[in-house]
Amino acid sequence: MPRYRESTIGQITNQAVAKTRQRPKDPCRTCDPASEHMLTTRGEGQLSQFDRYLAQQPQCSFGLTGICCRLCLQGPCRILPKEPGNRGICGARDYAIVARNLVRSIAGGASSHSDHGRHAAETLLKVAEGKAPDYKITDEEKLRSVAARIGLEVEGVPTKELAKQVALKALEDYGRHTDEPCTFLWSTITEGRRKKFTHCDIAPTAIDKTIAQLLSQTVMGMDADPVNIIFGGLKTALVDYTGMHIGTDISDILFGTPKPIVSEANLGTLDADYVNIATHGHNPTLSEMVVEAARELEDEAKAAGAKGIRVVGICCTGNELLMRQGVSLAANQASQELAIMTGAVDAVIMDVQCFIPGLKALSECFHTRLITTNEMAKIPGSYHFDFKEERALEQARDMVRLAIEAYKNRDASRVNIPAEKHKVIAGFSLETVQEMLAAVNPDRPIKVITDAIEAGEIKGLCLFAGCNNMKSPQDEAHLTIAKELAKKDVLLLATGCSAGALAKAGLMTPAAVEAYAGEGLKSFLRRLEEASGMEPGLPLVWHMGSCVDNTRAADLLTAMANELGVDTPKVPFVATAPEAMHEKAVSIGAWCVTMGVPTHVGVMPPVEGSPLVYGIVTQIAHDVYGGHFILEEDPKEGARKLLDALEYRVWKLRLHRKAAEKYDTELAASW
Ligand code: MSK
Repeated sequence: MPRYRESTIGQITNQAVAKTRQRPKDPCRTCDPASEHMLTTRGEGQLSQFDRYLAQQPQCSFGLTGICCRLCLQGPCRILPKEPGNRGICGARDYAIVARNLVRSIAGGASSHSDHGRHAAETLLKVAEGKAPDYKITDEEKLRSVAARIGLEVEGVPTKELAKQVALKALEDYGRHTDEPCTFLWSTITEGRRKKFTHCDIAPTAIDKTIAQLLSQTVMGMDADPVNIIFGGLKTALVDYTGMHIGTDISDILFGTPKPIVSEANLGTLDADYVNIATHGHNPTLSEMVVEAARELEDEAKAAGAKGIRVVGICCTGNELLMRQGVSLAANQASQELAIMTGAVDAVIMDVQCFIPGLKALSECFHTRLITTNEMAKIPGSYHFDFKEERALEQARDMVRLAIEAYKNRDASRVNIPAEKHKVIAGFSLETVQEMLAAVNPDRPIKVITDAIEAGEIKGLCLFAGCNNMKSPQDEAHLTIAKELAKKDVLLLATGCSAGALAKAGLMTPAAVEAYAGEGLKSFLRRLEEASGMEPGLPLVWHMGSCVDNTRAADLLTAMANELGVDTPKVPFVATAPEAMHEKAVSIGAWCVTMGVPTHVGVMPPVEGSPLVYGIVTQIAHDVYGGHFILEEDPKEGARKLLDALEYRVWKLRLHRKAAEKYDTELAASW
């Protein structure tokens, strides 16, 4: 049996440094026609991250390759070619510096996601205790299924009591003092992963402790062993997963589990006749209230001269509202400032994560009100509401009224909304997917997918996740890889700003199936569409939600592994973050690898400065966990490598199955 070997392994190509030396000159680096329209017709002085990226070129090659250490005040230290400069002042080698920098990104990502989950759990607790009257338990079925999964007694327990128990159990995952692993991790993974994480000693017991310990492990004078540092990083990536799972589960309980829903995406969804409010960030706790308040205050908007109020979404709060409320998704990460350039956005209401300070300078060119709402996320000069769940709707109404006031000052002559928009069919929670599959096989719904893979109708699944990154033209890598894989019969799932890119370009429509899917994928989707009676048809890419909702895809992976009777590293399932940018993307990618998923990253992370760390993340990780990083900046090459990984798994699965039948044994556990 050949050892799995990714074709460019061990050959560090210095992709990151080569790219910065190319020094792009044109700020209009996008393949989204709406963004292109804004960048080419904007007024003078309206700057965005597209311009600021150019101003930063060439970027520092020490930073790009991860061999710059700023952990103590003697630094920054850089790793130079010759002794004694080839070590930091303290003697740290390239591999220690690269590994520490990398895992500290994971700690950043895990903090963000777990904080989101904590907020959801605290809100659920307040609802259960009657302290947040504007919220309710919308999905009792989900509450009961989550409660049963985490080992609570469900029968006969009143809803609010059960909600309290689920919230407390979730909060226990943040501060447990015993050796028991985190509940929301342990209850959602395969037996094989539980054994692997125990064996490798990376099973976390508490979210907060794990993140704090990783920071402690990587301060000056602590861990210099790159393998040990990376294992600490992977343990932290698993608390990222835990916090995300808590966030998704509880958001579904509070606001409803997404079901198929039709809406639209891109900047063309803004409407000059309406008060336009852009919700931005990640946490639906605020944005759900904004939607409700906007519906209530329609008459006030009309009295101000508008036809009504239009709420749109940016980034992942946009994805959350799209999935549950059918709110249009106006922009993903790279086009957030361009939404303001339309001159038609009256207010941007932000909760947490991914809104950039550059929004402020741009908003000053227009009448747009910027509103921050979280004590940890303020932008100087913006309006700030100290958002409290206890007064949620009242505060949301005040924010909407600010937008209506701003609308009165809008200069109609400066409104410049691009026409570009596409229909989107979203709402593919795991529950939706299972329901669709049950129309074909009611007893074993997931078998519909695994059978299609084993029969060669589809090649496997690919999860598209992650952000935009100014290092690559906006959305280009997302679209290129999606089209390449669809052509080769890969079933596509998407979350976060990757979902935004694919939605904006019309890939979440049945028409895209006709345009881009290979024959196998087409016949699979048509069969499913007919059996489930899905109206208005199945899209090419299944939108699974915000970046926090990547655990929905992980749950599908786990269900497929259980259906096949194998552990996750044998499942033909890959992931890609074609334009990864945020630390959250690093932490998601890291837990994908621990779950046994070959994970492509289309923007080189800062690991090229250490051949040892590069080898660990691209090769050794596969030997230990069954998943590994595929670091490839060329999107076509990235697609080819993802396809290779899928085909290898299908080949091996078939081979092992044949051997098991021939010798009447269990399926081999190895990968
Ligand atoms: S918003 S983390 S830019 S996906 Fe989730 Fe988009 Fe990445 Fe933020």
